[in-house]
Amino acid sequence: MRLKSFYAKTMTEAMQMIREALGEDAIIVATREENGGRSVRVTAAIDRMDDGPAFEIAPKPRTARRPSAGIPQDYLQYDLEEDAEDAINEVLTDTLLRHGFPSDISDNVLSTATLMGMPDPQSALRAALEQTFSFAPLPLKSHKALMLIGAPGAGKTLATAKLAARAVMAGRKAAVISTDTIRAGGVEQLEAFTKLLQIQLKKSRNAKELRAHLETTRDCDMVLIDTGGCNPFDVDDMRGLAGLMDSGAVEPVMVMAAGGDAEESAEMARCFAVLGVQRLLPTRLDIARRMGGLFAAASRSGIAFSEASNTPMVADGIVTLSAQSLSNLLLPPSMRGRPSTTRGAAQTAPNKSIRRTG
Ligand SMILES: Nc1nc2c(ncn2[C@@H]2O[C@H](COP(=O)(O)OP(=O)(O)OP(=O)(O)O)[C@@H](O)[C@H]2O)c(=O)[nH]1
Ligand SMILES: [Mg+2]
Repeated sequence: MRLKSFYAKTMTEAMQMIREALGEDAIIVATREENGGRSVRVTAAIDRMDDGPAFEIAPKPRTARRPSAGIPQDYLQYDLEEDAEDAINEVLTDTLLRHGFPSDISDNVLSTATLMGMPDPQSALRAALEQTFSFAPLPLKSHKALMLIGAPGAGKTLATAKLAARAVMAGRKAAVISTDTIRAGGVEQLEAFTKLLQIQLKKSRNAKELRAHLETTRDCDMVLIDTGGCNPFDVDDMRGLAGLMDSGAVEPVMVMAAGGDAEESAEMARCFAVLGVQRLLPTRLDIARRMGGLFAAASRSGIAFSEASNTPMVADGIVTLSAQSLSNLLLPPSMRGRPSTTRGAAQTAPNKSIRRTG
């Protein structure tokens, strides 16, 4: 995708310039009023495989001027590829678009990135994510049990096993409890992992049993509770989960698979936030190509990013999320300066750009 921005006095003029310069296939990706509403800036995109890099950072001599009063209309076009700051903006616009960020969140990240005044897209994105999102890594030792909650199939059980493995490898005393006792195979799946870690798996069929188990695991550095899949839009499901959370000192951690629809993920996160969730643990970073859902979930609910899972292998552990790792995920260093050739795929390389910690 190649991005180009145009300044004009009116939207109609801008659209005409875009049609003339890029043709009928151009797509409008952003519009903004400039000069206190006296002109507009319209950014348009077009798929081009053979037209050099999508952006250039090094400033080049200008061939056209910015709009000012009294100049003929053919001077109004201003190619922002000649301006380093705007070139960064366009790379980031392209990146966030490809990841399916909702426009309000994307605008927020972009304007923050512009304010940060960084020299390249990668560091501008990192700085903007740092300012726009919260980060709260999970502790290795906590007096509260971590209860992993989320929609069916979100990756709760695997994440529980990974967190238990991380705690054990760090020399911590860990306990694992499963409340997923109704679904066939729910406990057995986790037991296969806990046996390898030589941790006894406790099973709780209800809040009373969970309370009893929490009492007996008080001496542990880390207590992890795996729960069954919960439909956040179902009142009974949410009531059941709230009841379990009331069993003792428990922190709920929302597990969410990457790649979901942005609005859907955001709505889910808002429902879980009502239960007091403060941390998000994304999963399946390795098999998702669009991260807009995760960012929408975090942004709209105010929930902080914690760790994430990016492999189905327990032993490969879990990664700690930060503005740097998320910026690498959205805009891998290997993609810097490369034109995007397909609008559909957010990136073509596997998501291995974030650091492993366990
Ligand atoms: N590739 C990949 N697969 C994952 C990841 N996390 C989970 N999975 C897979 O996704 C599937 C569901 O994971 P589970 O941990 O069983 O999900 P769950 O939330 O416990 O599911 P329910 O208990 O049925 O609600 C399994 O096949 C996991 O191996 C990940 O980060 N990457
Ligand atoms: Mg499970």
